[in-house]
Amino acid sequence: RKKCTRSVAVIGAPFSKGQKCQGVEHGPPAIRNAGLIKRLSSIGCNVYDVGDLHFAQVPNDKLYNNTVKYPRTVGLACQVLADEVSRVLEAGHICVTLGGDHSLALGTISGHAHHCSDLCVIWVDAHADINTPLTTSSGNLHGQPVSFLLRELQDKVPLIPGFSWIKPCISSLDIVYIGLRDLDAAEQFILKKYDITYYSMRQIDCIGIQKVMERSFEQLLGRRQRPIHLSFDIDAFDPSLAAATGTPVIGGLTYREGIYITEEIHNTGMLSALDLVEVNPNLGATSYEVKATTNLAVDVIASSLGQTRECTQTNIDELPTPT
Ligand code: Z70
Ligand code: MN
Ligand code: MN
Ligand code: MN
Repeated sequence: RKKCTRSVAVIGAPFSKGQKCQGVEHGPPAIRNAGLIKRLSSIGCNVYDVGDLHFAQVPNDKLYNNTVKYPRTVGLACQVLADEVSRVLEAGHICVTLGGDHSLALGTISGHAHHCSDLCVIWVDAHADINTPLTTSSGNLHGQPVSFLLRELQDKVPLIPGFSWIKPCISSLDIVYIGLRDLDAAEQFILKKYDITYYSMRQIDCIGIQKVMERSFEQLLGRRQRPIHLSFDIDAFDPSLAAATGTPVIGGLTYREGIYITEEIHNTGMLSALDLVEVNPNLGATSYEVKATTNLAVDVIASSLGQTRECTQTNIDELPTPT
């Protein structure tokens, strides 16, 4: 198993207009305060901290179709983020983005695809986030980012204000979902109709997380090695582990399943960009629950980048001999 020898850029993306809960914009400082940068350095990463991006709120950002909220504000934030992501990838870093809500993945995946068009996506989430602007019932754009990215779906996706810069950049065979357990009817329909691979919590119960990862890599990397984009929504974990998030759903990943996913992704050597989203330090019933969630976020990121559950050091080649 390789240690993290490459350099890692960390981008804070304090954005919350893709959903309704205040506080998810405080995710980046909360994850940094839980010791992210030190942890990454301690496992051998060269860390380049970009700091937090600034996102403007677009004035008069009216609903699209009486439903979709803040389309121009989300579109602009994702455009700014996409530029930053492709810039740091261009400079040779692995790109870690701290959210913020999951609408940001529209920016990170677009920016990643601009740098390398053959990427694949592993989307770890309780939700599929694949509603279109015409199927969404909440109107929240964090429940829709994948719909704008999938080529096959574009004849069902209207052009909404602020989104004209977006080019669909992945095909249905280029993405796998892990951890799903809360799908809307239209989302379920889309996953089936477009033959998108998803490992729901039920699938994980049936075959185990080891087979899930084996099959995921077989599909995504079996024919050729290619860059991996890991988009990790903290609500994939069970709410007993990650309470400080906007949409907790009972019956989620255990700590060991979540960390196994990221360890296996690290072991491919192909991780190129990672989003850690939906940590909301304003939620969670106690400060203990908030700390547990932010510590978990740090563990997910660190184990994606080489932290092991065994000793990481390899500097011993001889045992001391008694004299
Ligand atoms: C629902 C929607 C969602 C996260 C909720 C929920 C989507 N399918 N995603 N929380 N992280 O609003 O479209
Ligand atoms: Mn606030
Ligand atoms: Mn999500
Ligand atoms: Mn989610």
